Amino acid sequence: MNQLEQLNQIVADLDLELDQINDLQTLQQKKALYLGKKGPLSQVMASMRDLSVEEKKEVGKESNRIKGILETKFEEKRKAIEEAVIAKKLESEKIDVTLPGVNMRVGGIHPLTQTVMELEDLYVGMGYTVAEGPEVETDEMCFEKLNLPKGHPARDMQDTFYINPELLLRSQTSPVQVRTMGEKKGEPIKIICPGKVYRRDADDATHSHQFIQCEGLVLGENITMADLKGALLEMARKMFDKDREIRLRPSFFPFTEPSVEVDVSCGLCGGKGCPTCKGSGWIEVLGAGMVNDNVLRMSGYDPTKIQGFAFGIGVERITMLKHKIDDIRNFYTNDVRFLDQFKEVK
Ligand code: 2U9
Repeated sequence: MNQLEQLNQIVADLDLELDQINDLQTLQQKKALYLGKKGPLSQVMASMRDLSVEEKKEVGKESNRIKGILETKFEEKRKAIEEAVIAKKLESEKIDVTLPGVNMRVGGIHPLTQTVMELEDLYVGMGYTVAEGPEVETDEMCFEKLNLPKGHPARDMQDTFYINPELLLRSQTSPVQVRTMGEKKGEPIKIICPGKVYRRDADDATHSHQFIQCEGLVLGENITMADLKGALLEMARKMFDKDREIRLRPSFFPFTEPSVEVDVSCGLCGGKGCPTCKGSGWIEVLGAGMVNDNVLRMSGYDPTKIQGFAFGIGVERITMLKHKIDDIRNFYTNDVRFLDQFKEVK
């Protein structure tokens, strides 16, 4: 075979080889082989030594043309392989938009959170701000500053979980109010404090070792029990319904004096008496009172200038009354059949 024939043979060989290649790596190796120093093209060039000047010119020119052809063929093959890879990927990732969709289960807001949100809306509407604080508290904030010194018998009712003798899980959200009093340094206060609290109670239908409270504190000049009664009546009517009445009964809390237990007229019988209200016409909903002078003084307030009231709402209790739920444990066992009943979007 003379050189010109050899050059044509190189193209024919490459055509056959390229047909077999379908990945970029092999293609790259083949290109290096064909166009490299030891490749067939270089060999033809090297064999031109013995040719005449005229023939060298002709073979040289033809070699360059063939080199161009080889390069074009490699480039075209590279593009073809890349396109095939993309086409294969598209084929495997094709989405059938006609397939039925997967139904996502939509959650809802927990009934206790709904009550807290309602209370927040209601009190913020009356000019209160929402204050929060830590669940791990000091004995001082949770008890001592609330007129419950160590050894006070009323501590029994609020026994909680202790991390050490000075650190505990708060048994009420009152330490948030105490902290706010420390920050406000004698200035007026109007806050509600919703949050989790803990008690060393055995769980049953009406007790939970962890529950939610929403306490409130209003301090200012000339704040009286009439203001307390107004705030509570507003709450009863917004949380239950507009025809409710409230009734205050004397009670005792170390942090308030006087203290009251607050009943709401029964929504089922309208106050006449029925099994739900055990024939009395009234249902107990919360506790409240005028802040004890000792509590005011301990947090830097002068009781001759600034007085006020506080109240404590058990969020589980009013949610149970509102929705006629008979076991507090329902809130915490997370059975979706129970929770689904309180979804806004079913
Ligand atoms: C400060 C001063 C006074 C908060 C109060 C109650 C009455 C009360 C109970 C309701 C049901 C607890 O969740 S419950 O078991 N709470 O009856 N709480 S007065 O009094 C305060 C709080 C903070 C500085």
